[in-house]
Amino acid sequence: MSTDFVPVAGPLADLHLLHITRNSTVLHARMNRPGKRNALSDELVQQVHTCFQQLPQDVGAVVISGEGDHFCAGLDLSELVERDIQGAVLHSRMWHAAFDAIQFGRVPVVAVLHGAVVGGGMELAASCHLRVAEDSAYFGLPEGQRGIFVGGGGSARIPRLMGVARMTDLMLTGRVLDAEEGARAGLVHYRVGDGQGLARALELAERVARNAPMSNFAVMHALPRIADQSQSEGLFTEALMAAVAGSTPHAQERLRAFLDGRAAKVTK
Ligand code: 1HE
Repeated sequence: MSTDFVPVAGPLADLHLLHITRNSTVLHARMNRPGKRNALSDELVQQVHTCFQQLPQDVGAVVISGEGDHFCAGLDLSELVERDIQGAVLHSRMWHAAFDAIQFGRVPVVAVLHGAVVGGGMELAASCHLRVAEDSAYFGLPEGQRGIFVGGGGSARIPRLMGVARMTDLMLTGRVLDAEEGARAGLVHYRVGDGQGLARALELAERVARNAPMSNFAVMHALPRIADQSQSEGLFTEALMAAVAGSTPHAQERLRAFLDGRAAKVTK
């Protein structure tokens, strides 16, 4: 594991519910409410939002993880006070803004999943671009049993990973998937043993951060939108995005490097 991570300086250092460190290219944000199993209080959601809005310009990828035995226990249920309809809509929209800042931010985000990844914690994980799960990870959507509904973007994002049918099962029955089942369902990209998730995520983040910024932008911003478009519209969007990405100096240099024998080949 990289050992050159140091506490971040500047405004992000004031976010006390996140422990944020960085090296030259990767920022690591660790949710820091282990006593509450990293339950997402309004303040924690807002700090996640601020973190992703104010990422240092020289950061090329982010890793997000949870302190303690669990990634995240979801919505802080102690804050689920009586809200009127408008307040409830705005509360959900606050979560949407925070998690949109992850999914449609500037750089790719890798989540390290262990222990409970439930409710809003699963919604948070679904907004990240890559998910690494340790053996201990398990996935559930207890909203169905708590008398509520997902409100952190889960109904838009999670079916795109595991399908509407599987999400319906989790919500109606309270079914919990272990790490292996989560991986088979499409929730997990990389499965690792307990205690190995952070190292793998940092390694992936370092690799991702070396990509040309416009390629990463295209994958994060164009790919999911194209998947939502009709084939005809998608192909048109793809052509525009490909032309933009291919015309950047980064692309030109990388293509030249391959043709000159200076770039790595694709190996298995
Ligand atoms: C919490 C929360 C929480 C723990 N809100 N305080 N999420 C859930 O329905 C999951 C609820 N949590 C659990 O099922 C369990 O806590 C866990 C399986 C995650 C962990 O169990 P365990 O045995 O390690 O911890 P614990 O003893 O249950 O909890 C430790 C403390 O954290 C305890 O507080 P304490 O003051 O008694 O020490 C718990 O009350 C507290 N805690 N989880 C508040 N979630 C935008 S919509 C999203 C909708 C949702 O996310 S719904 C799903 C909510």
